[in-house]
Amino acid sequence: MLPDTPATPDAPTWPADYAARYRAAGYWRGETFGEMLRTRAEAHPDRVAVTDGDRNWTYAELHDRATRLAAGFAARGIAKGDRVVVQLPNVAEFFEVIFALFRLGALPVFALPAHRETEIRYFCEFTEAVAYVIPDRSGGFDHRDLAAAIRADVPTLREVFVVGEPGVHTALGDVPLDATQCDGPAPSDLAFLQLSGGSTGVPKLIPRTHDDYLYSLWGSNELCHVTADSVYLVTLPAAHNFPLSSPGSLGVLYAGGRVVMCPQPDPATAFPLIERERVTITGVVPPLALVWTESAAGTPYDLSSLEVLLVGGAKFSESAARRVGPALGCTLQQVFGMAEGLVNYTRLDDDPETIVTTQGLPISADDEIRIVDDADMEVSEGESGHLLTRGPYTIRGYWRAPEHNARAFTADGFYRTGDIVRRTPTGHLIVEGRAKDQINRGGEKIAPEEIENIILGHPSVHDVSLVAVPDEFLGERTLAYVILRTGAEPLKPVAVKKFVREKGLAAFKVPDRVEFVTAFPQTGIGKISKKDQRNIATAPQG
Ligand code: OOB
Repeated sequence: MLPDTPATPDAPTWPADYAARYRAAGYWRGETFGEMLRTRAEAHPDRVAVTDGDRNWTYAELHDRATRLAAGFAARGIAKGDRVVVQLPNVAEFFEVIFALFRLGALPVFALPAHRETEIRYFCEFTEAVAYVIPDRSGGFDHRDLAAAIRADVPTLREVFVVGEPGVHTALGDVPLDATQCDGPAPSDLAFLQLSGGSTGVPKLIPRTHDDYLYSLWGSNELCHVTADSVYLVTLPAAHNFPLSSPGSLGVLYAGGRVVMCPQPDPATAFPLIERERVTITGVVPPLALVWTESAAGTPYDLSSLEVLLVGGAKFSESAARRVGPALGCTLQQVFGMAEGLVNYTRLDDDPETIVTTQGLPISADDEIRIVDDADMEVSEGESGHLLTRGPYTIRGYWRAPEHNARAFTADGFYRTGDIVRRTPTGHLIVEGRAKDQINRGGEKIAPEEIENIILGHPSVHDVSLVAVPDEFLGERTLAYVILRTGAEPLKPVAVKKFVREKGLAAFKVPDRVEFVTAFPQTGIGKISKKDQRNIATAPQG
């Protein structure tokens, strides 16, 4: 019998019988990301893999760069299993870095460009990262000072590599060396740690293996009709699971297609790139889909190459979904996915009503779906309930989080997604809502507890509750209800926002609104009723 997926002390993995089944079914092909890039570079060395502005890296060049960077990283002591926090904007070096790390079996920890000191410090400390990769500046922010401060405090963090001007750190361009042989990872080893949107005080880390993630790529490619002729525009931040793998940049590289980096997602940046590069497919969150749909009418740019627009990350309203095809002249594909695994797509040949009214079907016939009530009992067909899932690319547990895992997974390994869904007779899922305490701000996920803990640190604040209020554009925005300490100086909402911002957090987590109250509505058992707070926030005034 084949050896079982090795149990790592850091994260639960698939039991041996499931691993054997997924291999036997052909989902897990025994391939690694390193081999994937090598075989593609051998098969079609001169095809362009990545376009970034005027730079066009062929598959041979990307492979060569990643190999040389891997050798340089190895010479600096980065080894298999080590964690490296990668925080890069949409630049070609993103792929050079992650394929170098994949090659070594070191694990990229995928930070987002918006993350700031609080998040980055936590990622570096919690993962005991040995290195951190940043741009010099991005979006008007200089990442080098932040990196220096974190490096001074986190003892494991030995190196900071900079794309661009390094300042006190090491220029990424100085790292590559002539390649030496190294033992790469096994297909069942971890490939990287992805971030969870989270519903707790600190983000959870999602351990994905080469085997399972590669399956999600080629499985997605089949459903999104990705081939060597596909040109994928990386519109959203490259490290997010959606533009990375649904089918995303990695799916398109798997197929031998071309990936085009888009520095900003607005139509003024994206539309000329679609025309110039003859982009065939891209993925956006609902608010961007709205902006693109509206801008398409008067655009001077030729968008006719665009065949598929994937929309996901948050619920896409039916009325907005109906406008996509006519406005952009492409097929809408809804995607309901999660970094923990399960990804659902509407099929390109689904009837138009299904495409605009549902969030699709799972990738795999072996994605097990259960829709249950509060007592974990299966609801009747067509009823809505909690979505639980288990399958060949859904994790069995978060990284170094045994207590949280006991709550987030059932005893038999189903992931509790926290989403409320119902299933149509064709098996398509419709997302009806959410049971987890998470706010989905246009696809960007916010764990209220994380922000509440920060606001509680303000000396004038007695208590705080962060809730979602509906928003026409973003779907949801945040509202912080604050109770001040008796006798505390009165505060202005802007002071609370400033306090959060100065803690060094991703800007999208700063509360959109702050309201001062003297008490919170309670549930029957004396907990804060966020449901009542949301209702109060949306009730007509007066
Ligand atoms: C994607 O991944 P995450 O990990 O940022 O967020 C996952 C959560 C889901 O559990 C669900 O609550 C929400 O985001 N979500 C949707 C949705 N797509 C994701 N809610 C309603 N409708 C949708 N279409 O967001 C993600 C990962 C891969 C592909 C696409 C999205």
